[in-house]
Order: sequence, then structure tokens, then C-alpha cells
Amino acid sequence: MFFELYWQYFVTGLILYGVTRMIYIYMDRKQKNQLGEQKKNEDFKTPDQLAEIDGEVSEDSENDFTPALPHDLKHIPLCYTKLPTDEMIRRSEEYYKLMNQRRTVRTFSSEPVPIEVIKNIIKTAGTAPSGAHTEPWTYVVIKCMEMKKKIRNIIEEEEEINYKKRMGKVWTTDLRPLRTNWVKEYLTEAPYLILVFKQMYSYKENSEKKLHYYNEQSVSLAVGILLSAIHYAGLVSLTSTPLNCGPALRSLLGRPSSEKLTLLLPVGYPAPDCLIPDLQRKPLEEIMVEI
Ligand code: IYR
Repeated sequence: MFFELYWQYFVTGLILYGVTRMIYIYMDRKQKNQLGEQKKNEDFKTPDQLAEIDGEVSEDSENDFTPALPHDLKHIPLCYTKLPTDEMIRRSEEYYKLMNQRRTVRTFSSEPVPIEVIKNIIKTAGTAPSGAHTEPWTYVVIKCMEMKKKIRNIIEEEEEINYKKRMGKVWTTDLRPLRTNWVKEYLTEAPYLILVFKQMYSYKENSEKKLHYYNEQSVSLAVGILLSAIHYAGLVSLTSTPLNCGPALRSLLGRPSSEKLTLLLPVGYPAPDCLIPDLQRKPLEEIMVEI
């Protein structure tokens, strides 16, 4: 009875509801499409590019990468022992004194060093923190003299051009007191050369690509730890950056295009007649700001 009397109102109400619902769905879809379009239009940028470090991370689109870590990664209790304050002060002083003796060395002895030591220092470098725990580093250790000679040839050839042309007058004048030039005996004298490659990305076991966040910073942190491990082990090193040699050395060593040469470190004992520039380090007041 009731429905028969007022059916027009029911039908009108239903029509109004239907139309409102359709308008709502239409507006919602339009908004989502606009957002999608906006996302597509923004060039895909890796975190390193966003942080304005360098633009040579990858040309792939975001969809080519898969998560670096499992979404259900387990969290476990930290293994930590708190030190008494005086012990903490004593240790920090002791470590400072030890590290303050580290010097960059350019003349090496060819005396052999056990590979075990090199393996331990690289394992130590491997403890460095890295972006999303991607561990974006490869340490290529060269012991073979033939390979050292090839590396030296590539580097000396490029460095001669660097010193004579690319580096310019200000740079070469700044370097003169350090007595460096393009002749690099250490490349064949030192028992080991460690070439540090940063990995911009890698492939997982299932061949999916994994993006390496902050690979530049991660490798720099790892090399800092590597340098302290070299020093603690009683060896010396030189943090060299062979300019313009990266691609040639990468292909010589058969490293993939996802990697870029960051540093080359000869490692060994100093030559008996080793000289170092008489340089002083900045005092704490100059390097620390306390707020
Ligand atoms: N890479 C060159 C030049 C060089 C550049 C700087 I900056 C140094 O502190 C030292 C050297 C070379 O190894 O000779």
C-alpha cells in the first residue's frame, strides 16, 4: 500500500542516489588518473640523484628494480656491552693516538704481506653501514705482477695527460709540495693493489635488479674503515683516485657496467727510505663546532 502510494518518491530517490554515486566514482577516477599522470611525468630519480651526488646511477625506470630487503625482515636484540666512563675515555684517546699516526705513503717496499691480512682488512671494510644494507662495494685485490704492470701502464698514460693538460695550473701548483707526478712506482712496488668499485645496482639470485642507495657515501664509509684496518694491521696505504682511468680499469678487470671505480689503494710496508710531507692536522677547535 505504502509503496504503491509513494513509488514516485522511491524511484526519484534511487535515481538521485545513482547519479550522485556515478559523479563520485567519475571524480575519484579522474583524480587518480591525474596523480598517475603526474608521477609518470616526473623523471625517475634514484636517491643518489635526489641527494645531488652524481647523475650516473642508472638509466632504468623504477619498475625495473625490486625491494632490496625482505618485507618481513626479522629484528633481533642488539649485542651491546656498556663501558665504564673512564674506560670509554681511555679507549677513545688510545684510538685517536693510534689513528693520528696514520699517514698516506707513496713509496712502498715490495716485501710480501700475507693475503690473510688483506682478507681480514677487507672483511673489516665489509662491516661498514650501507644504504638499505645493500653493501654496494667490490674490492678487487691485485697481487699478480703482470696485472699490476697493465694497471700501471693505463694509469701513467692517463695521469701524464692529467698533469700536463686536464688538471690545470692551480691544481698542479697545489700538488707540487706533495711531490706527486704521473710516474707511479707504487703501482708495481706495493705487494697489493686494492681497487674499490662502487656498485650502482646489482642483480639478486633471481636476476631481478636491486638498487643501491647512497652507494657513494656507503663506499666512502667503508674505505674509511678499510684505512683504519690497514693502519691497525701495521701496514700503509695511499688513497689514490686515478682520474679518467675508471672505464679502462673496469674492463681490464672484467667488472660489470653497474660498477664504477672509486679508489685505488696500494697496500704494503713503507719503503725503508720512505719520506712523507711534513703536514699538520687541524686542531679540534678548527674542525668541531659545539652547540
Ligand atoms: N691523482 C693524481 C693527482 C693527485 C690529486 C690530489 I687532490 C692529490 O692529493 C694527490 C695527487 C695522482 O695520484 O698523482
